[in-house]
Amino acid sequence: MNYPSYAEIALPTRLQHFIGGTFVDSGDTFANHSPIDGHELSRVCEARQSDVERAVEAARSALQGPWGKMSVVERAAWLHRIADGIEARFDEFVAAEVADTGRPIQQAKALDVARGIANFRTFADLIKTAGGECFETVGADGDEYLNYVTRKPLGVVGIISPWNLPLLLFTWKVAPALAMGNCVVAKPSEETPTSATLLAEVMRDVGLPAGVFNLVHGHGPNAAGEWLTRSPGIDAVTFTGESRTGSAIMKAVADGVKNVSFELGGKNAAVVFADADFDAAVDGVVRSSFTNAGQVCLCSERVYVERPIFDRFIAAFKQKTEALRIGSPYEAGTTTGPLISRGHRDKVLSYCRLAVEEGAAVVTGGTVPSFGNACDDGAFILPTIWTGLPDTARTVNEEIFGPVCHVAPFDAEDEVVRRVNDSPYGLAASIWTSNLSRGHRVARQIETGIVWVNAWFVRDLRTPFGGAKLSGFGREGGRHSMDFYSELTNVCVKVI
Ligand code: NAD
Ligand code: 6OD
Repeated sequence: MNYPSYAEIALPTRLQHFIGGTFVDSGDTFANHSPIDGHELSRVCEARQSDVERAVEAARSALQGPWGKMSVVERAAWLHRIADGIEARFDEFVAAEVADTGRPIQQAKALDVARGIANFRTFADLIKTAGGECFETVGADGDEYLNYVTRKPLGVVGIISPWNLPLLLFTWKVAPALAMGNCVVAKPSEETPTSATLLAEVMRDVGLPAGVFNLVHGHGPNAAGEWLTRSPGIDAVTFTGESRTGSAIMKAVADGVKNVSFELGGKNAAVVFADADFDAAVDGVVRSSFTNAGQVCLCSERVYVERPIFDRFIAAFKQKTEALRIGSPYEAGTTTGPLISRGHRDKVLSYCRLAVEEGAAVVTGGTVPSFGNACDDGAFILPTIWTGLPDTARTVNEEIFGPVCHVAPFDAEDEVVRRVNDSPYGLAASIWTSNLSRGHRVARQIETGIVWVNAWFVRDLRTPFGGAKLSGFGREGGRHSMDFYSELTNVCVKVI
């Protein structure tokens, strides 16, 4: 079955800001292009600094309203209404994600839009059951005190998100920020503005109080993103994107000493021990390397395979990678779509050339496929496997963020732990072994925020999510999000 119907779902062709409960058109626009065939999908309003400031003022003024003061039961009901609103327009959200990114329809359904809904429902449920800390304290004088913690909203939160999982990552921050009673000004990536605009329509249609959720479109440096981070009216910034951008944002917020939460880049490793369930490991590494054309921050770009199974692994990995179906998401059976843009593909292709210069043997891929149809104007690249690179190669150390990975043999557990950790990044790792003691032992030594053993990208939204080193700091998820998005006050009362 083909999915032309998703290509035919009408999506907005002029994307506006949503400020103070109203859609706002500003003068300049930029084009949003399809990565599938390059055609123009929409014109997007580019926020001026005054638009960003209006959005921040709208959020500040909504802070004075009922939003942050209502009972958690009421606020949870609002979050469920938003989730219901996404669910009611499920296919439009799927169509938006597919049009903006070219990802397979099944992935947009099962991962992106499903998670957009789950992000709201999870935090709605969490706030209803979360308690606070409380301590009974005996003072030096023998008097007794009760210490308890109250949570207040942080205030106005600036949210800046990337293009690779647009709705998932946008709502991963919007939902907990609203759940904790904050008002937000959110900027999606300029590459993927559509699902955030649909979300603003949902916010309007459910009647969310004006100013609680504001959306501005535009670019990053010297544009909407930077102006948002520099606005004196925001109280915190939560950002997902490149480590370099995180560093720029940190400088921008330094003068105001604003709180930040950063989910940044990665150069993640997969480690396959000889005792692993071989087929599960090969399938797992195909997924962890090439899901979303390698454009998931958790994807593995470094694969280490224990030497006795190295040759067999390479043969099976090559065969399963070459069986992936690259192409338009509107064709049945497509497993792998394009990169986000021609510009990003140029970057990935430059790393493909560099890998060869650095001594790589190309097992498969590294080139642009030819379709003989409109997809030739898209941003496709074949999934790519290299071997033979030294650990010092730039292609083994720098985040590339495409469907590329290097596979290297290893001989000993402590050696592979050292090589995995010898990275400026520390986001995620996956370990494949049938020896769970080993899995646990290795997991404890790996310097990343997340380690999967015999799994990849399994997410429980209550767990802490984030990275070490250049991959960011702070954790979001469950109570960690609740802590980031609220101001805690300890109240100490003399009771006896
Ligand atoms: P990016 O950093 O280029 O852009 C992300 C967002 O920041 C966009 O909305 C952009 O407009 C904005 N921006 C850019 N410069 C800015 C500035 N100076 N001030 C304020 N805002 C600015 O990242 P990207 O290319 O959109 O996304 C890919 C990157 O994101 C990869 O490095 C990937 O690893 C990372 N990522 C990390 C996670 C995680 O959870 N750790 C998740 C997804 C993506
Ligand atoms: O699943 C999540 O909560 C999450 N933040 C995923 C990030 C994926 C990066 O591309």
